[in-house]
Amino acid sequence: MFNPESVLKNLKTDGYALIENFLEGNFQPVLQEFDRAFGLIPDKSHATLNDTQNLTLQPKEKVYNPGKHLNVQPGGYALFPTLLSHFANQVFQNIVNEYCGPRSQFLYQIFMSHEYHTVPNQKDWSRLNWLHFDPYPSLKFLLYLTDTDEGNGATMVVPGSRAIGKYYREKRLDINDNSGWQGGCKHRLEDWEETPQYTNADAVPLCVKAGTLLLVDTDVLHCGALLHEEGRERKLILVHNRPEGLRMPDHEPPYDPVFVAHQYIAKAHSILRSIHG
Ligand SMILES: O=C(O)CCC(=O)C(=O)O
Repeated sequence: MFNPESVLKNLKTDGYALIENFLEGNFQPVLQEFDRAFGLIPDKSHATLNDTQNLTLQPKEKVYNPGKHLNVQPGGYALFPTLLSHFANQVFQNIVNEYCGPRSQFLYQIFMSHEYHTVPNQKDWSRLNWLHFDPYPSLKFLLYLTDTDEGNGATMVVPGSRAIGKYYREKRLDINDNSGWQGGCKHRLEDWEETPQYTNADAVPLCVKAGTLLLVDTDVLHCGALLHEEGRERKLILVHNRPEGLRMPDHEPPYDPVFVAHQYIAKAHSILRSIHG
């Protein structure tokens, strides 16, 4: 059993926290629940398991090039009893309430993905292959069913980027503007800046063992599912929790672009002074 207090402390400080061997003896039953669902999904599709437990496929244009992607609505949770038994409890309810605030939308929806294709052309990348903040604030639980490293699409994060992600989401993003990547909203810093402060090149991979759980505030800039090696695969479950009214509390001082600009100017002055004496 992990220590919820220290997980919460890491979450509040860094915006993410890892729990190893989270499933303990239940790894195989959870994997079976996952594989059973994915056996029904065609290659390169997005599917939804809706509240009446029907599996529907999104239109063919909505391709998922790295593999298969599934959205499970709460009515479909009954098909994943072992998985849910690990999250639908007071310990996780408390973590979510402590981080997202009271009356949060606990276990709001679940996504799952199975990646096994490399996607060498950037133009074919899916939205989550790009470094991004999520359009809706969320505390996500990412449960890895395979060991991950950079070769098979590890989740990547930019440590220390939560405040800047929150700034762009709250102050710049228009959720109804669908002129971003693949007809979605503009969720990347490069959608807003010619020379963004962070891009994919700044992210570090979280290399974890199968059965590890990552809790992450989705304002932390992140990306994943980009396989670099043929013949590899990755299986991942993502449980979403949202704050009430989509208002995530601040856990650190907000990013202030004017303050940052002043810091750059002060630094430039000091360099000039050191050159010119
Ligand atoms: O697949 C991953 O590793 C990251 C998922 C992600 O970026 C997202 O759900 O927004």
